[in-house]
Amino acid sequence: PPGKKITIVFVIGGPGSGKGTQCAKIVKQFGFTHLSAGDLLREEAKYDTEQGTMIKNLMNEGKLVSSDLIVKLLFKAMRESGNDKFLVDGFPRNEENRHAYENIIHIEPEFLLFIDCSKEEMERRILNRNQGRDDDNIDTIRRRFDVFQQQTLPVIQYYEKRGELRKVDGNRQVDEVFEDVKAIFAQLNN
Ligand code: UP5
Ligand code: MG
Repeated sequence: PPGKKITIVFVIGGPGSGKGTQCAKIVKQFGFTHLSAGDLLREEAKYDTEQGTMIKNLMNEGKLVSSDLIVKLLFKAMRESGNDKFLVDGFPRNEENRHAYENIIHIEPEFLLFIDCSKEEMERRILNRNQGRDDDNIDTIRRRFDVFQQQTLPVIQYYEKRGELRKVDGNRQVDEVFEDVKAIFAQLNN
């Protein structure tokens, strides 16, 4: 309905920084709907179509899919959820993603939550994860790191300049990280 406030928080961090893990805890505590850009793409990649194959290939190389496609998937998931509070996990990954989101969705995020974690720790976590993800091999992990540093860091700087960055130290244990995350989300409604 018109006038109804929609709350959106972007959650970003390098590969294996703990975005999905922290989002699951935010959902439980604060009633958000978790939209993982990577999970939405992995669902699409299952289709044996030209688009499915294209997504699979890009993800296996650690590259980014087109902004229009990922924004379309996010928009669809938002409409279907029935909720008015969303965590957008793993997006926007570059400036083009951010522009596409702004042009199509028109809802300003409250802030960008950045889970800051060292490369060594992220690599260790991903190699231990064992969830059968095709992109969890050392070659693709390195490419994902490079994309993060070259394309995603500028997005983080953009929100920092606007005073809309919330950064947590992701190198600690899950519950320690969540203590800081909780304090950030607790401020949302005041
Ligand atoms: N773990 C988590 N937190 C821990 C902690 N504090 N201490 C110890 N262990 C911790 O965590 C990773 C592992 O570490 C897990 O085993 C967890 O138990 C443990 P997880 O929460 O899964 O980390 P996350 O940051 O979600 O890692 P993920 O691998 O999902 O991040 P990526 O950013 O690499 O993956 P994503 O799924 O977002 O994207 C995959 C690909 O999709 C991209 O490479 C790209 O090709 C494509 N993509 C796009 O093209 N466009 C988009 O907009 C989004 C994705
Ligand atoms: Mg994830």
